[in-house]
Amino acid sequence: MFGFNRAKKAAAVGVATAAAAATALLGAPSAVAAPQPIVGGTTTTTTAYPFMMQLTDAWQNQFCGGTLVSPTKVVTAAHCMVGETTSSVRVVGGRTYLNGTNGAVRQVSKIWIHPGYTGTTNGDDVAVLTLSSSMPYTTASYVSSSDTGVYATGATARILGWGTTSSGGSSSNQLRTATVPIMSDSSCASSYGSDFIASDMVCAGYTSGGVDTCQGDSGGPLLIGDVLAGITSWGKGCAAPGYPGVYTRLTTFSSLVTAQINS
Ligand code: 4AZ
Repeated sequence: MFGFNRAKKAAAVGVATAAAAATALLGAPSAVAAPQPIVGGTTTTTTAYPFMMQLTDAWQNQFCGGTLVSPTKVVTAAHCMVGETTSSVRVVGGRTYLNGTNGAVRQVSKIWIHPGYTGTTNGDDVAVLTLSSSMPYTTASYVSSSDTGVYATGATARILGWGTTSSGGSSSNQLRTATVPIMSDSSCASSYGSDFIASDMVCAGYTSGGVDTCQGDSGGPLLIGDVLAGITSWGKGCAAPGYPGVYTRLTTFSSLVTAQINS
């Protein structure tokens, strides 16, 4: 079975260290892919995407992304919240750079994790955080349960995050973004077999790879037409040919998310 990437950024550090150690032992590889955004994309700002939140530890070290959908509610991945408590997490808005100190930092008063969540490849990878006080940023709208047509094969989706710019690489200090096409469920099932659960997941990326989310991008948005339609969830490696990124299919969870937002 593959080694699926579904760790939060903190967990991915060991991988990077092991890779660095291997490189040191073996000598520099003769050809290394140029480091790229997210993987393959461009720098952007939280001014352009004000709903883009950093999920951090108490020392404001970013480990996942999240999307502000109401002044006090953030949608993220369930797998980002494993082992976290309301006192261990912070949400940081309006901060384009990981090493910045600007923006707004909020504590979390409630963490709702989908009750069915057991692991990324079993689906239900969605969580909603309630903030202790409002964020002063524009929110994103999100799909309703009837919007299933947004996932048409080939539709352009936007991904965002501070994650690593290559598998096992370093995080990007500046927020990055890229666009990727929605992939058909049958193509995704060809890649991932029974780990791809079409009711709960949607894939995006190029057959040839090259553009993808990566470690640390988890929990962040997949936008289709400026509407939150997916949550960065998992994949085999990052940007590898034949292995697209897998996102939570938010239409499936829209009613549950709305119930949390109204609670
Ligand atoms: C992660 O570990 C992660 N290429 C996120 C997305 C993908 C792989 C890993 C998809 O946060």
